[in-house]
Parts: sequence; C-alpha cells; structure tokens
Amino acid sequence: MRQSPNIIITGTPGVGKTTHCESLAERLGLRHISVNQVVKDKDCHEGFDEEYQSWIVDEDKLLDAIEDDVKQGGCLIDWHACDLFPKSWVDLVVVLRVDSTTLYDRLKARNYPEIKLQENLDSEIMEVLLQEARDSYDAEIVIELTSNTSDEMETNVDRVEAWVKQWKADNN
Ligand code: DAT
Repeated sequence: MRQSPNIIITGTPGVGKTTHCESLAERLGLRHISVNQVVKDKDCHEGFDEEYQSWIVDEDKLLDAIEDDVKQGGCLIDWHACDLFPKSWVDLVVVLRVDSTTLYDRLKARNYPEIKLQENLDSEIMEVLLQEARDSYDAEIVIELTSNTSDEMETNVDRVEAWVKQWKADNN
C-alpha cells in the first residue's frame, strides 16, 4: 500500500501540465514523471513521426519503464493521455482545460506544425481528454480544472495540495 498518492495530470498539449507538475513537485515533494522525457530517455518508442513532430510511443515499454517508481507512490504522471495507466496505479486524475484562444496562442508560440496545432485545438474543444479520463477511471477520482491564468494555476495547486493532505490522513 503506497503512503503517498499517484496523480495523473493530463490534458491537451499546452494546457499547463508541466507547469502544474513542477509547482506541485516542488511544493509537495512528489516525483514528476514527464512521460515525454521518459519516452525519449528510455527509448519507449517505435520511431519519430515527422509530420506530427512527435514520438510514436510503445506503451508496454513505457509502462515497464515507470512501473517501479509509480508502485512506490507519490508520483505526478504528466501526459496527454491517461487510458493506458492501470486503475490500481491511480488515486486522482486531474484534467486541465483551457480556452481555445489561449491554447492557440500557446501552441503557436511552440511553432507546432499546422496539422498538429489544429488537431490539438479540436481535441480540446471536443473534450477528448476529459472523456478519456471519465471512460477510464471512476467518476469520483476525475477532476476538471481550468488553467487559463496564473491565478487559476495557483488555485489548482492549492486544491491538489489540500487533496493530497486529506488522502494521506485517510490512508496512513
Ligand atoms: P503542457 O505541459 O500541458 O504542454 P506547459 O506547462 O508546457 O503545458 O504550458 C504551456 C505554456 O503555457 C507555457 O509557456 C506555460 C504557459 N502556461 C501553462 N499554464 C498556464 C496558466 N495556468 N497560466 C498562464 N500560463 C500558463
């Protein structure tokens, strides 16, 4: 039984997953597992998609690469997908959401290829990641938070911090 919870921070690229995870890791001493980084560092991929400018992820390899860390608890899993992580690993799923104009500006600043930019905007508007989280985990552990401004981010971090404290009180 883990003594610290595992939290997935998910959402469309550009919503603020990394920014939230870095702040939460610093504030709460949780381990930030940046899946993009793991995929690159541990070769959990089947090559690079030039059109989308992204790695084609080998999910089995990825799960093997992070399993030991996650089983210890206290991990923030940062990725734009969540349905591959076993339910038994996960205590909370935070789906970050952002207005499409804000998302457009953030992705444009990253110089995303047009096809990738449009696909991500569509995905955010269609609530694809929120639906994926709701389809994959129990409703009571999935929360949707907005991440348009720094103030909202501060509020989100406070809220997750309070949740973690309560989880620890309930489970230890
Ligand atoms: P992700 O990891 O989801 O791709 P990110 O954390 O790299 O997103 O953030 C993308 C950009 O947006 C980055 O320049 C920081 C900025 N940003 C993220 N969340 C924000 C927020 N709540 N308020 C203002 N800027 C934010």
